[in-house]
Amino acid sequence: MRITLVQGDITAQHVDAVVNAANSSLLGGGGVDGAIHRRGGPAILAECRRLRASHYGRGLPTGQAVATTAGELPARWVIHTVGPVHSAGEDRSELLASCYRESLRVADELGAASVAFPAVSAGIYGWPLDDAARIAIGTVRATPTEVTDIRFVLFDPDAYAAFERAL
Ligand code: AR6
Repeated sequence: MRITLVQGDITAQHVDAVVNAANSSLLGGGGVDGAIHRRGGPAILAECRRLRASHYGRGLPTGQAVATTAGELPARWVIHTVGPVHSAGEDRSELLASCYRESLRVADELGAASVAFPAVSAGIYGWPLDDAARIAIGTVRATPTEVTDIRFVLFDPDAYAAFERAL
Protein backbone atom coordinates (compact mmCIF):
# COMPACT_ATOMS: atom_id res chain seq x y z
CA MET A 1 0.00 0.00 0.00
CA ARG A 2 1.32 3.41 -0.97
CA ILE A 3 0.17 6.48 0.95
CA THR A 4 0.56 9.86 -0.73
CA LEU A 5 -0.36 13.38 0.33
CA VAL A 6 -1.79 15.88 -2.13
CA GLN A 7 -2.71 19.49 -1.56
CA GLY A 8 -5.82 20.30 -3.55
CA ASP A 9 -9.46 19.58 -4.21
CA ILE A 10 -10.68 16.04 -3.68
CA THR A 11 -13.36 16.37 -6.36
CA ALA A 12 -10.66 16.64 -9.06
CA GLN A 13 -8.94 13.37 -8.15
CA HIS A 14 -8.67 10.60 -10.72
CA VAL A 15 -9.06 7.64 -8.40
CA ASP A 16 -11.51 4.76 -8.19
CA ALA A 17 -13.23 6.13 -5.10
CA VAL A 18 -13.32 9.44 -3.25
CA VAL A 19 -14.40 9.51 0.37
CA ASN A 20 -16.93 12.12 1.41
CA ALA A 21 -16.94 13.66 4.91
CA ALA A 22 -20.73 13.49 5.02
CA ASN A 23 -23.31 13.82 7.78
CA SER A 24 -25.85 11.22 8.88
CA SER A 25 -28.59 12.62 6.64
CA LEU A 26 -26.55 11.79 3.50
CA LEU A 27 -28.39 14.70 1.92
CA GLY A 28 -25.47 17.09 1.54
CA GLY A 29 -23.92 19.96 3.47
CA GLY A 30 -20.91 22.29 3.33
CA GLY A 31 -17.17 21.59 3.05
CA VAL A 32 -16.13 18.45 1.14
CA ASP A 33 -19.72 17.24 1.11
CA GLY A 34 -20.96 20.39 -0.61
CA ALA A 35 -18.12 20.28 -3.15
CA ILE A 36 -18.74 16.61 -4.02
CA HIS A 37 -22.47 17.10 -4.58
CA ARG A 38 -21.89 20.31 -6.57
CA ARG A 39 -19.29 18.83 -8.91
CA GLY A 40 -20.73 15.32 -9.02
CA GLY A 41 -24.22 16.44 -9.96
CA PRO A 42 -27.68 15.20 -8.98
CA ALA A 43 -27.07 11.46 -9.51
CA ILE A 44 -25.21 11.26 -6.18
CA LEU A 45 -28.02 12.85 -4.20
CA ALA A 46 -30.60 10.68 -5.95
CA GLU A 47 -28.74 7.54 -4.84
CA CYS A 48 -28.31 8.94 -1.33
CA ARG A 49 -32.07 9.45 -1.12
CA ARG A 50 -32.64 5.85 -2.21
CA LEU A 51 -30.23 4.64 0.47
CA ARG A 52 -32.08 6.66 3.10
CA ALA A 53 -35.39 5.16 1.96
CA SER A 54 -34.09 1.56 1.82
CA HIS A 55 -31.37 0.96 4.43
CA TYR A 56 -30.80 4.08 6.49
CA GLY A 57 -34.18 5.45 7.49
CA ARG A 58 -32.58 7.03 10.57
CA GLY A 59 -29.47 8.13 8.70
CA LEU A 60 -25.99 6.67 8.35
CA PRO A 61 -24.53 6.19 11.85
CA THR A 62 -21.29 7.95 12.80
CA GLY A 63 -18.23 5.84 11.96
CA GLN A 64 -19.93 3.88 9.17
CA ALA A 65 -19.51 4.15 5.38
CA VAL A 66 -21.61 3.51 2.29
CA ALA A 67 -20.95 3.88 -1.45
CA THR A 68 -22.84 5.59 -4.26
CA THR A 69 -22.07 6.51 -7.84
CA ALA A 70 -19.67 9.42 -8.27
CA GLY A 71 -21.91 11.02 -10.90
CA GLU A 72 -19.90 13.42 -13.02
CA LEU A 73 -16.73 13.26 -10.91
CA PRO A 74 -13.64 11.63 -12.45
CA ALA A 75 -13.89 8.90 -9.78
CA ARG A 76 -16.19 5.88 -10.15
CA TRP A 77 -17.61 5.88 -6.65
CA VAL A 78 -18.14 8.15 -3.68
CA ILE A 79 -17.81 6.47 -0.30
CA HIS A 80 -19.78 8.51 2.22
CA THR A 81 -18.66 8.32 5.82
CA VAL A 82 -19.82 10.25 8.87
CA GLY A 83 -17.08 11.53 11.16
CA PRO A 84 -17.68 12.34 14.81
CA VAL A 85 -18.03 15.95 15.92
CA HIS A 86 -14.97 16.70 18.08
CA SER A 87 -15.63 16.81 21.79
CA ALA A 88 -13.29 18.23 24.43
CA GLY A 89 -14.96 16.13 27.12
CA GLU A 90 -15.22 12.74 25.41
CA ASP A 91 -12.66 10.72 23.44
CA ARG A 92 -14.32 9.97 20.12
CA SER A 93 -11.16 8.94 18.29
CA GLU A 94 -12.35 5.33 17.89
CA LEU A 95 -15.29 6.61 15.84
CA LEU A 96 -12.95 8.64 13.64
CA ALA A 97 -10.70 5.59 13.15
CA SER A 98 -13.81 3.60 12.24
CA CYS A 99 -14.53 6.02 9.35
CA TYR A 100 -11.21 5.09 7.73
CA ARG A 101 -11.53 1.36 8.42
CA GLU A 102 -15.13 1.19 7.17
CA SER A 103 -14.33 3.26 4.07
CA LEU A 104 -11.52 0.83 3.20
CA ARG A 105 -13.83 -2.13 3.82
CA VAL A 106 -16.39 -0.64 1.39
CA ALA A 107 -13.57 0.11 -1.10
CA ASP A 108 -12.55 -3.56 -0.94
CA GLU A 109 -16.14 -4.65 -1.56
CA LEU A 110 -16.25 -2.40 -4.63
CA GLY A 111 -12.87 -3.60 -5.89
CA ALA A 112 -11.42 -0.08 -5.75
CA ALA A 113 -7.63 -0.03 -6.04
CA SER A 114 -7.19 3.71 -5.45
CA VAL A 115 -8.97 5.81 -2.82
CA ALA A 116 -8.77 9.52 -1.97
CA PHE A 117 -9.58 10.62 1.58
CA PRO A 118 -10.19 14.12 2.93
CA ALA A 119 -9.29 15.01 6.52
CA VAL A 120 -12.54 13.63 7.93
CA SER A 121 -13.95 15.67 10.87
CA ALA A 122 -11.15 18.27 10.62
CA GLY A 123 -13.36 21.05 9.21
CA ILE A 124 -16.89 21.86 10.32
CA TYR A 125 -16.76 18.99 12.88
CA GLY A 126 -13.89 20.77 14.66
CA TRP A 127 -11.25 18.07 15.08
CA PRO A 128 -7.74 19.43 15.86
CA LEU A 129 -5.66 18.88 12.72
CA ASP A 130 -2.68 17.06 14.22
CA ASP A 131 -4.90 14.63 16.07
CA ALA A 132 -7.11 14.05 13.02
CA ALA A 133 -4.03 13.44 10.87
CA ARG A 134 -2.44 11.02 13.37
CA ILE A 135 -5.66 8.97 13.57
CA ALA A 136 -6.11 9.00 9.78
CA ILE A 137 -2.57 7.86 8.93
CA GLY A 138 -2.30 5.42 11.85
CA THR A 139 -5.61 3.73 11.06
CA VAL A 140 -5.02 3.42 7.33
CA ARG A 141 -1.57 1.93 7.95
CA ALA A 142 -2.98 -0.61 10.40
CA THR A 143 -5.94 -1.71 8.25
CA PRO A 144 -5.57 -4.78 6.04
CA THR A 145 -6.92 -3.87 2.58
CA GLU A 146 -6.60 -4.63 -1.12
CA VAL A 147 -6.42 -0.88 -1.86
CA THR A 148 -2.93 -0.16 -3.17
CA ASP A 149 -3.06 3.62 -3.68
CA ILE A 150 -4.28 5.78 -0.80
CA ARG A 151 -4.26 9.49 -1.30
CA PHE A 152 -4.96 12.06 1.41
CA VAL A 153 -6.18 15.19 -0.33
CA LEU A 154 -5.75 18.22 1.90
CA PHE A 155 -7.38 21.47 1.01
CA ASP A 156 -5.09 23.92 2.74
CA PRO A 157 -1.38 24.14 3.67
CA ASP A 158 -2.05 23.70 7.42
CA ALA A 159 -3.83 20.40 6.86
CA TYR A 160 -1.11 19.26 4.47
CA ALA A 161 1.58 20.09 7.05
CA ALA A 162 -0.27 18.18 9.78
CA PHE A 163 -0.53 15.07 7.59
CA GLU A 164 3.12 15.37 6.64
CA ARG A 165 4.07 15.38 10.32
CA ALA A 166 1.84 12.38 10.98
CA LEU A 167 3.30 10.45 8.06
N1 AR6 B 1 -11.25 18.90 -1.11
C1 AR6 B 1 -10.47 18.46 -0.09
N2 AR6 B 1 -10.63 18.88 1.18
C2 AR6 B 1 -11.59 19.80 1.42
C3 AR6 B 1 -12.45 20.31 0.40
C4 AR6 B 1 -12.24 19.82 -0.92
N3 AR6 B 1 -12.98 20.21 -1.93
N4 AR6 B 1 -13.31 21.18 0.99
C5 AR6 B 1 -13.01 21.25 2.30
N5 AR6 B 1 -11.97 20.41 2.58
P1 AR6 B 1 -15.44 19.32 6.26
P2 AR6 B 1 -16.12 17.57 8.54
C6 AR6 B 1 -11.30 20.11 3.86
O1 AR6 B 1 -15.99 20.49 6.97
O2 AR6 B 1 -15.27 18.36 9.45
C7 AR6 B 1 -20.45 19.12 6.02
O3 AR6 B 1 -21.42 20.12 6.12
C8 AR6 B 1 -11.53 21.03 5.03
O4 AR6 B 1 -10.67 22.15 4.93
O5 AR6 B 1 -15.73 19.13 4.83
O6 AR6 B 1 -16.06 16.07 8.60
C9 AR6 B 1 -21.05 17.73 6.16
O7 AR6 B 1 -22.33 17.64 5.58
C10 AR6 B 1 -11.19 20.12 6.20
O8 AR6 B 1 -9.78 20.06 6.41
O9 AR6 B 1 -15.88 17.92 6.97
C11 AR6 B 1 -21.11 17.55 7.65
O10 AR6 B 1 -22.26 18.18 8.19
C12 AR6 B 1 -11.65 18.74 5.74
O11 AR6 B 1 -11.81 18.86 4.32
C13 AR6 B 1 -19.88 18.27 8.13
O12 AR6 B 1 -19.57 19.24 7.13
C14 AR6 B 1 -12.97 18.28 6.34
O13 AR6 B 1 -13.86 19.39 6.48
C15 AR6 B 1 -18.69 17.35 8.24
O14 AR6 B 1 -17.61 18.04 8.79
